[in-house]
Amino acid sequence: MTTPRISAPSVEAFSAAILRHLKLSLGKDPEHASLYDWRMSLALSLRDHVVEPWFESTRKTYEARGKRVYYLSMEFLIGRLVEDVAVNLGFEDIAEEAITALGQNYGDVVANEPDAALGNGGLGRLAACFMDSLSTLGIPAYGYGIRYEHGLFEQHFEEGAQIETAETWLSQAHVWEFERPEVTYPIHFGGHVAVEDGKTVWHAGETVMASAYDTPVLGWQGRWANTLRLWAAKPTTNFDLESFNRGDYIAASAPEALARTISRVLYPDDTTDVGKELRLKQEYFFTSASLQDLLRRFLSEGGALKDLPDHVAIQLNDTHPAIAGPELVRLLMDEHQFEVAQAITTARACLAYTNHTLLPEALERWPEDLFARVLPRHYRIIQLIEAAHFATAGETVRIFEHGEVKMGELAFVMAHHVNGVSALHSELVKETVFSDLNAAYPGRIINQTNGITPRRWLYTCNRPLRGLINDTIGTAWPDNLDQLSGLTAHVEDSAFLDRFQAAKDANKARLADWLKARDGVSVDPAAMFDVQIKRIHEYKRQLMNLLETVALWNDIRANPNGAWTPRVKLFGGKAAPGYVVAKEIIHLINDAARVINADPVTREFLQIVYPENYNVSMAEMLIPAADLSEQISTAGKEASGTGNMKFALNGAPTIGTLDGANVEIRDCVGAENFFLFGLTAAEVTARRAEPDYARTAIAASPRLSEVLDQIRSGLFSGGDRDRYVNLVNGLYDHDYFLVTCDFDAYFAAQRQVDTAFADSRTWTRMAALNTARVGWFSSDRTISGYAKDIWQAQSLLEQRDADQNVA
Ligand code: F58
Repeated sequence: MTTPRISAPSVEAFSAAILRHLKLSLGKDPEHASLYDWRMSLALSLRDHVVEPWFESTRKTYEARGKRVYYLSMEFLIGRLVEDVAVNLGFEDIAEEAITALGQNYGDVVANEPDAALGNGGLGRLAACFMDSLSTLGIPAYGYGIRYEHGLFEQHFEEGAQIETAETWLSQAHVWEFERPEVTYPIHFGGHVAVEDGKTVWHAGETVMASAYDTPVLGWQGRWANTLRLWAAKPTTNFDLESFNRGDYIAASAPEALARTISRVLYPDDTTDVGKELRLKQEYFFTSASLQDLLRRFLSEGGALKDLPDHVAIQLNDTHPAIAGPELVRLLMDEHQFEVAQAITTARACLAYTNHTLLPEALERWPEDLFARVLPRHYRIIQLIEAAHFATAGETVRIFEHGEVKMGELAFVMAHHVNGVSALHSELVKETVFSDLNAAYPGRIINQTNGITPRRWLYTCNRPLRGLINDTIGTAWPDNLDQLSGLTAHVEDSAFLDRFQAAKDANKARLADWLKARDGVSVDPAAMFDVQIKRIHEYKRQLMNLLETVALWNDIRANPNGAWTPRVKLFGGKAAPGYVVAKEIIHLINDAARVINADPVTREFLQIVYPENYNVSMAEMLIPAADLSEQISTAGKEASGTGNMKFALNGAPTIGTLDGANVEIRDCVGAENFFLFGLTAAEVTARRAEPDYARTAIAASPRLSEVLDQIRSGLFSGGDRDRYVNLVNGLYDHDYFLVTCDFDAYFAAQRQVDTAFADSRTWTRMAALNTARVGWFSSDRTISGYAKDIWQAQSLLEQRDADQNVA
């Protein structure tokens, strides 16, 4: 194991630091301190130890003059940081002992921190895992994004229906960030473009300022820390004094209110067109600020812009920052006198693009008129980019089409590499969404299968299993996850399996306590915890899970004395506020839960639990406690999934389709340790071409027909036959995601799960093999792949350690 970078303080010294912050930073004495005060004091005491490695990493980065990675992402779904920082510093025990010595409960103090929920789901969480791995690997990098005032909405259930309220994480001081009032850039919108003295000039209609806030991102054992720089929108003038003096107080504050709108809320909707203009402005806002910032940094070191690609690798996390292509061209042409061709070539050599979806509706397109109005200069530059692309590749693929600007095509054309996020997904990217571009630019599309940080997703969230792994294979695995394969040798050892099961049981008991305390819900920790947690989407097929639950309920009722394997079906996840069908699915799950959970005949065998407001912290509680991982998307639709990796790592076998990274997980854990069912991606496409495929499937399945009839009859909606009529009819008429076609296979696979779970020793062995065999899914492996295949970026850790030793 590498030695920790930071020498730990004694418990006494750390307690004294907490008390000092309580007094001097919070202005409280211990007698009057609230949980909030203790948490803030703990966070500040930890932060004191982060600053030095952060400075040192920054110094080393400047000295090396090598390549820096810039990860541009609209979303960073971070979660809590107190425990994460304590763990990475190697101070977790000291922090806990100090807080305990001060009379506080460490778990409660840590749980007092609100989640930084600056993301919707997998894409945003991936960005956070990547930041963790970039620091752990010591690759000089900056994350760039938006400092949203309101993160992802909070979800409440009213009579089972989802209600959204604003999230308010910044209503408390955010101790992890440092405001940088001196780092600001103007961001222009609108206006018009004119040619003056042979030069194209953009006369903007509106300007806001992007203002930087920096968060250090500490890697494992504090050996390196990169920066996450988030931009807040501010007005060019804070306050219109003239209006104020006239008594028009609203107009006086208007500039600030208007500017702040841009960084006010995280875009919560992954389906509809609402707020399009604001979203386009958000995208341009953070992309332009980030590019201006990295150019300023590059130029301040005396670099010549033609050499930019040797020093700068810019990764676009999906199409959201795709405006980076034309913006970099604009900066090079309009501010640094590059010719068009040279500007395009230079920009492309810096840029790479990650695709996260094959769903056509999720590939961004902007109406041309909107785009030309908001970004008139970029509109023209994209015309130049398209012309250059036509000249090289012919006119088969256009960036402008049907009155829209297609951001996927723009990102592709302006990137030197495009990557998918799992092996299957990358192949489908080549064959479907970008088949023509793949033919025009062979070799540009590559694969980088996603990964997850084992520090958060095992070491920190699953202490019981951490302890067992440490005792079994030593402590070097958190930054070398392949070492988990060393557990394989122990899966025939019954003492090891006992401890593995004991760890799972402890996590289940903890979840049960938490559900009781938070929601008043009692669950039986001896039952199988069958968990599906993710955004609610038709392609993820939470509906199929619910239909299977109802079918199982029917079977148990028909044979209450059967040898049923007790199950708790746990659901978690939010629906986009405008996504009507997803919200109906949530409502139905809650309605069915009310009826099924109240049934005395089935109660000991089946329960549905749907805790509201699923977020990163809830995932950290649910995943270690799961027995079964539900990864049941329609094959060909889930780009990768990362939850699937987290469950397997924490010893929960998967029931799943051959979709996304499930394919690679199954290859790693072994087919016998994975419950596979369902159509393959090719079969899905073929089945969809068959007439009436859904009605045929329903007619062939008495079990499914019965369930659909029950839902339609109002059995779960108090006799209200209207509530789910559209949802059920949708399955008959346009079951695009083939719930009906996969239902029977899914039901059968679940019965195999029942049988397997009933043999607890075999099950535990299967669970342990899942943990032992998924080390490859560490985001350290993923980031090493990006560094080698896309960025040509080096780790500076060895260099840093060598210098350290000399000193
Ligand atoms: C997800 N995309 C993929 N998008 O669905 C998942 O398979 C993959 O594992 C993950 O990315 C990481 O690669 C995703 O989370 C979003 O949340 C977008 C947010 C902005 C609007 C469009 C959807």
